[in-house]
Amino acid sequence: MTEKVHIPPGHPRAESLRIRERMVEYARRGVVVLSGLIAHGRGEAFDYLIGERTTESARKAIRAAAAALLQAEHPVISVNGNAAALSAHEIVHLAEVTGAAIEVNLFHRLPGREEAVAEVLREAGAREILGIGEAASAQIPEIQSDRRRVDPRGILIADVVLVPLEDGDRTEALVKMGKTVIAIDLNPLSRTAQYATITIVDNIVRAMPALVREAEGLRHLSREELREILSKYSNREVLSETIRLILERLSGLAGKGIYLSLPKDMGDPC
Ligand code: PTJ
Repeated sequence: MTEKVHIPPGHPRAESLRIRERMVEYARRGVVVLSGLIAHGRGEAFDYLIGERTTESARKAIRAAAAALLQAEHPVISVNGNAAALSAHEIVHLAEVTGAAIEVNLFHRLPGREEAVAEVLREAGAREILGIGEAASAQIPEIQSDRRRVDPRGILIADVVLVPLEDGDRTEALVKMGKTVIAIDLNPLSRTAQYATITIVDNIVRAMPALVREAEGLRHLSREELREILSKYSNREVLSETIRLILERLSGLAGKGIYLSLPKDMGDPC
């Protein structure tokens, strides 16, 4: 029996705590690995730095990402444990809107894990899920980790791959293979963020619903119009803007020495 933690609805960080509890629950179910919990904590820290909101730069990346998925011949959404735990419904919805295939691709391919992740996706309405068991029969030789095993109907032939919460090696390898790689990563300095073709520096729990909405808005555009959006997008620019935003935010906060508006009776202790 596992204990459920009670989160008071009025707690100032109730949503963040609920998400954290969801990660713990999915770790118990074998969907999320323990290092996935560490990755989540790292994400939370970066989310503080960007102000826990979808920035204007992230919105530009989300628009380009939606256009890239919609104009693709073989778009694929690559799903790992963290992504399934946090965004299964949006993954299924995005696949429906863009015609993308869903493939489970894990860094830690432990026994039973692929099935556990697939189960979460099925519960969210996914019908076809690639990359399970023997279906991941192709290999990407440039990748050292278990992530090299891919489905020949999915990531292997994909021209556009969405990789939420990815590791740098695979992003680099997929880009080298000529694929357009869309990453969702709160850390703008990570190798994934730096190598990806389009980097959405945002929390997956905000980025995925925004991506679905954007794809719904753009789905009626022609391929030429979608490619026009892509041609105007610069990932370097967007990453620079994000890093500058963090810098300016921190320097503003450093000036004030305060992040939260504290209740009056909790003022400066000096
Ligand atoms: O399920 P598996 O076996 O495939 O493993 C998944 C993890 C996430 C453990 C694996 O891919 C991994 O080790 O990833 P990294 O190298 O730790 O990178 C994860 C990145 O995701 C980090 O840069 C985090 O800042 C970022 N991140 C964490 N939580 C979020 C996030 N980005 C967006 N939204 C989040 N909620």
